[in-house]
Amino acid sequence: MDDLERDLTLQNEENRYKQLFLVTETFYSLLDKDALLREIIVSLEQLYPSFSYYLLLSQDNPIQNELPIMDLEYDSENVAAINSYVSGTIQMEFSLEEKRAILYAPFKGKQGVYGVLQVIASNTLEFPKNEIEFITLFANAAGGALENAQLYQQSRRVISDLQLINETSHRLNSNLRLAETMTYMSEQIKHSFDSQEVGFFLFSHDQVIANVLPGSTPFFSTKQARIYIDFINDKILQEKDSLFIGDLHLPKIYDITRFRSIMAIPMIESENLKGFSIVMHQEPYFFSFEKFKLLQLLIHHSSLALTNSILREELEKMIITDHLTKLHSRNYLDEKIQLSMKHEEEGTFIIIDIDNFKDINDTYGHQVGDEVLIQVANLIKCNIRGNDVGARWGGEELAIYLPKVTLETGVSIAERLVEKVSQCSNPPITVSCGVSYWNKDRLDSYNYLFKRADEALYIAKSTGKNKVVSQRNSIRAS
Ligand code: GH3
Ligand code: MG
Repeated sequence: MDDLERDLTLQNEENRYKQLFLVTETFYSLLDKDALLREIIVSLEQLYPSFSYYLLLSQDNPIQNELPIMDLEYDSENVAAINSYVSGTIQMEFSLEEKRAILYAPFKGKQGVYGVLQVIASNTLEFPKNEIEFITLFANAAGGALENAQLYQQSRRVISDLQLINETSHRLNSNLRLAETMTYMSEQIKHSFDSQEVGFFLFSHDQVIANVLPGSTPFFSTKQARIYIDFINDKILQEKDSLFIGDLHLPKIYDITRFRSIMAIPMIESENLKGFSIVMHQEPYFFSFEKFKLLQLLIHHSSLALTNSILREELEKMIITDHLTKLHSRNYLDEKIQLSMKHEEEGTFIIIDIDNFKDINDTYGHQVGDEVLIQVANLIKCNIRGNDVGARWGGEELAIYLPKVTLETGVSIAERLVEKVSQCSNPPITVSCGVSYWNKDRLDSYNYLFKRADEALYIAKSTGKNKVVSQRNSIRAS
């Protein structure tokens, strides 16, 4: 080698290392693993246009097929690659027959090895020494950057997991109605886990039947869902532990839509099994184990708030008296009407709404408003008999149900009340009433009875107030 040649070689070397420096810099700037892998390949194409290469990666890579990326397989054909991966050192293979040399360089980071770079040089039986050194440095740079991207993605995931749990607990503790709470949970889970179905189930007191809770996706109210629910129900009762199933095969399912990936988490409160939640997807092995752990965490964190919310609503149902007016509660009234419609011949329903009540509140304040409500409630109590039900229907709406009473009698009771209120109230107010009626001769329903009274009330309000309007004569069958 003469001086000029040596100079050229040195210059060449220098250029290569400059290139390596630039490549390394680019690698470290990429935090997205896919983009980084792409960049590694582009750089190899530039540095070694005559070699072929593969990235053999040790972790699942949802990567584009067009790139020379493969999973690192642990089989006998891959001895040199596996050796390189396990020992973290350069390995070489030569094939006399095929006249080629293969070099394996591990993608090493600080915490581990992430795969192996396979470089194939055709028409030669050895790699020049300086190439080996260069490729080693290149693979180290790529390994470090891969580790970097992986750690970054992991930390992003941890942050978003924590955010999910934090936001959910926050919402659960904000005293929403059960239906709202569950719908929120369901949406969060669908979004964070990409699941197709989400269901929540509560055991009956004897722990035999699992009832579907609100917020569950509609699928869980269908007949097909029962097979899944029963299967999971039994398993959870037996094992009292979460289920993580990648490819479920239940013998009795013939539908085309089969759910094969299933996660189910028991809801445990004070060591008692209260219910469970199910998350499903049709694709097998859809959920990762990390997602499963996250769901467990989420459900464990939410169980207390959920059971509290359920208890509160049960309690509300048990309360049969409204604390302000001392009239019956709406739940109590609902039940009484439904029972009466089942067992009796006829009945009349009256909705009572205070006229311009907003003005009373605005003029005299809320407390006087409350007193007016109590006055009307007391007039109702004086005007009905023992079997009748006077109730607080909603905020300022009151109601009366008169079992076994005809429409004519019901209307006259309502008219008497309207008159009494306008005479006795202080500050003076008036009320409007809508009256509806049912009897056994016509097909009817509780909801429709309520709707007719509400429509009548609307007419009373829009035609001057301080009056009674009864349902239109034609009762449509529901
Ligand atoms: P209308 O004659 O059409 O019924 O007019 P309105 O002002 O009575 O009706 P609107 O629905 O506009 O207002 C009802 C008001 O009743 C608004 C709400 O603040 C008040 N209200 C509801 N529940 C209560 C309660 O328990 N106490 C008091 N003081 N006010 C209530
Ligand atoms: Mg009103």
